[in-house]
Amino acid sequence: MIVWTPAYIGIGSNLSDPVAQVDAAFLALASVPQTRLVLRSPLYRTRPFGPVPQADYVNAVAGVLTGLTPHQLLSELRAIETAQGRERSVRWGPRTLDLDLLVQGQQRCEDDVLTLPHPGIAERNFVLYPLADIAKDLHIPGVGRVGQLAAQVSDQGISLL
Ligand code: A4P
Ligand code: MG
Repeated sequence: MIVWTPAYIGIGSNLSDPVAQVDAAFLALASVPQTRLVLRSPLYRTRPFGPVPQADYVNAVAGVLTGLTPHQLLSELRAIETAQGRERSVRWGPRTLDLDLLVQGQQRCEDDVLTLPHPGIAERNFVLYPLADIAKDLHIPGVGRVGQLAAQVSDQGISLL
């Protein structure tokens, strides 16, 4: 018997036709084993966050139900990033596709490969806005309720596509 757990995945791209990259990521997420894609947020154009000067991003969030463990789901996400030409050179640098496991059920984890919930959710409008579109009542363990967090974050540098 599969125990289905809701998980939310942050999608970001700022290289090689970002809108097409995000669309392709949704398609790929629909094919992850033991996983159903159930919610797709709208797409947002967002100003790059962090120390590296780079092009604007397109960001979105996917909601899935999964029978995978968070570590299994993370390795599926890494495989999708690689299939879409992701190269890891500069931390926080430009990328064809970044898939972050934002939250999975009420699970918490901090080891060498996975931090759950994903750190920094509370400060990032490009995560909170699309997440609030599909899950405003979601409680992020140790962080708070999505709708409330989204209302507290700046609305600068983000617009609906
Ligand atoms: N990792 C640990 N926990 C997780 C998790 N919950 N989900 C580890 C995904 N990965 C997780 O990731 C670095 C390491 O994080 C991996 O080894 C993984 O095991 P990465 O994707 O290789 O590198 P990265 O994405 O460059 O680093 P990082 O720290 O994940 O950066 P962020 O936080 O993803 O930020 N501006 C806008 N507007 N929109 C964006 O989407 N994204 C970034 C990247 C910077 N600026 C942005 C955006
Ligand atoms: Mg990442």
